[in-house]
Amino acid sequence: MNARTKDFELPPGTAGSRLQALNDWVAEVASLTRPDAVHWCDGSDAENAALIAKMEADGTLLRLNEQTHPQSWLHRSHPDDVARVEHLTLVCTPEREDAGPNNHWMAPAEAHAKIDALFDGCMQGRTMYVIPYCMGPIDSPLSRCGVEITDSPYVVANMRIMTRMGAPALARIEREGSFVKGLHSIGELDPERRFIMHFPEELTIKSYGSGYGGNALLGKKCHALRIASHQARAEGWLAEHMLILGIENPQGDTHYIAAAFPSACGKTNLAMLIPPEGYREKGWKIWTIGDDICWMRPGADGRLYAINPEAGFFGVAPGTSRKSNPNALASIQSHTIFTNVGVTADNQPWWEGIGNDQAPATDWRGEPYDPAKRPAAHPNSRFTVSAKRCPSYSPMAEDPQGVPISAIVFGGRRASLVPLVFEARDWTHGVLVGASMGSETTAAATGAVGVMRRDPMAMKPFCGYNFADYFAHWLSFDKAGAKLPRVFHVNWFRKGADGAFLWPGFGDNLRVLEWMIDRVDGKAGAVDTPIGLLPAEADLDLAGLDLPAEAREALFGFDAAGWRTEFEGIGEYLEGYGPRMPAALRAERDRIAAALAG
Ligand code: OXD
Ligand code: MN
Repeated sequence: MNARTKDFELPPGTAGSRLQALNDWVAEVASLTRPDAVHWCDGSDAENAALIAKMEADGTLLRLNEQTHPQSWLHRSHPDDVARVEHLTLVCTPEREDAGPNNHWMAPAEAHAKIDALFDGCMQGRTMYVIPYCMGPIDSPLSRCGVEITDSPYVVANMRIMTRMGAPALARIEREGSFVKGLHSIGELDPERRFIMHFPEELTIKSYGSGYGGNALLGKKCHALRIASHQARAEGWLAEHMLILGIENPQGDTHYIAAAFPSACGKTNLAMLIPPEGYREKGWKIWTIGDDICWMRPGADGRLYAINPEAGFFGVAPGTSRKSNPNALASIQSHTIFTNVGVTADNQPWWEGIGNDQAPATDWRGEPYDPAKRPAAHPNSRFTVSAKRCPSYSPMAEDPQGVPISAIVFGGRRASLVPLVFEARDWTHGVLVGASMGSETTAAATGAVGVMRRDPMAMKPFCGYNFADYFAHWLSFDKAGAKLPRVFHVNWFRKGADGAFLWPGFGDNLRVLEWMIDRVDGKAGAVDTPIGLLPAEADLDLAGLDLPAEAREALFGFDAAGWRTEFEGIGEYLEGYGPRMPAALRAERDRIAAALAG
C-alpha cells in the first residue's frame, strides 16, 4: 500500500490495540483509504444500539414491526449486489498452479496494485470500523482469529451476529500475535469496480465494491473457507462447507454428522431438522451445531473433531416456513437482520414460500409488490440471526474440543440418476464421492440457475487452493491410528417423469440419517453395487410414507448404464486437474468404471 500521510492526518484512535502489528496495519489502511474517523469495535450492546440507530436514521436499516418482530430490521441492498460474484473472486498465489483450475487467479503484485487503486481515498467522509473477531468458540484451540476493517456499519452489525466479535477476540489476537487481515469497502457498489481477492500466503483478504454477505462479511466464506482451507492444509486439518448436526436416539446416544451441500440446497433446513412425528414420539432429537461451515481436526483418539466457526446463521429466506424449517422460523422472530425480503402492509417480513396467510405489500426493491414484475423477496434474500436463538442449538456447539464426527455426507441437486443415498466403501472411495459431486446451480451466486456443474465437496467457490492438492490433503487423513467417519452421498432432489420431487425431504430425511448411524453402529444392511453400498428398501424405516413403486425404483435403484456415462464425465473432470491429481483418486475412479463395465 502507498503511504499518504503527507496530506492526511491519521484520525484519532487509529492505534487502539496493544499489538503493534495490528496498529501498524490499521494505520497503513487508514492512510490509504483516508476515513474521517476510526472506530474499534468492542462488540458491546451499546455500540450495536448506536450503530443500528445511525443506520435507521440514514435508511440503511428499516425497523420491522416491533410487536411481531422485536429488534428486527430490513436492509435493501443495491439491486446489483445480491449474491456472491464468483467471476470477480480471486485467489492470488505467487504460482497460478497453486490456485488451480478451480479458482480465478491473479499474480499478487498485480492484484494488490489493482485493488489498492480502488481503496485509495475510498473511505473519505466515512468511518472506518476495525472489527476483531474469532471464528469458533473464543477458548477453543481449533478457533482462528481475524480482523476485518470495513466502512460498512451493516457489515459490523452482521459480523457481530455471525462471529465472536469485539473485546474478547481482540484479547486473544493480542495474546497470539497473529490474525487474518481482511480489508473491505463497499466502494461505490459498482459491479464494474468490484473484486474479492484472497492472498493465502499473506493471510490477507481484500474486498471492494460489494456489501453482500459472502463478499463482505469476511469472516465467513473468505476467511473461514478460502483462507482457512489453506491454513488447514498446512496445519493438518480441514475447513469445509458443511453443516454439523447431532442425532440423539431414544437411548440418549448422540452421533454427530457433517454434511456438504452446495449453496441454497437445504443445509440450514437439514441442520435444524424436526423429526417426523413417529420419531419424535420415540424420543429422537436433532441438535444443531452449525449450518454452513465446519472445521475438523483429528483428536488424540484418531477421530475427527469438529467446531462450527460461526456464531450465527446467514440463511436463505425464501422457502423457509413452519413446514420446511420451524426451528429457523422460531429463531427469526426477533433480533434478526433481514436482507432483500418483501414486507407486508404492517411491516412484517415476507417471502415466497413463507407459508402464512399474509400478503406482501412491498417487494425487496421497496416498490409496490407486483408479481408480474418480480417476486416479493429476492431468491437469495437472507436472514442473519444468532445461533443461540435457535431452539435446537446444541450446547456442544460451544465446547472448545468440538464434537466427534461419525459420518460425513455429500449431496447435491440431481434430478436424475443419483439415488437417495449410498455409502462409500472406504475413505478413498469417500474422497472420490466428494470430489465427483455434481449439482444444479442456485441463486446464491450470480449466473444461470439450474445448470449442472461439478462442485467437489461443495467447495468449488470456496477452496483457497488447487483442488488436486485439496483431494490429496483429504486422502492424507487415512493413516495408521485414524478412526475416520463413514462417508455417504445423498440426493434429496430426485425428480419423477412429471418433474415433481420423489422424496418428501425435510423431517423425513431423518429416515436416511438413521440408516447412516445404524451403518456406523453395524446395525443396518446394505446392497453392494459398483457405486457403493445402497440400502435395500427394507433397510430404511419408510413407515407412514406414501412412495409409489416408480419413486421407490428411482430412489433405491441403480442404473448401471447411466452410471457408466456419469463415470466418463467424472474421469474427464478429474483429468482437467492434470498431473497434480492424486494417482489414488484416479485409480479409484478407474476401479469403479471397470466394475461398471463388467
Ligand atoms: C452461503 C453460500 O451464503 O453458500 O452460505 O452462498
Ligand atoms: Mn454456504
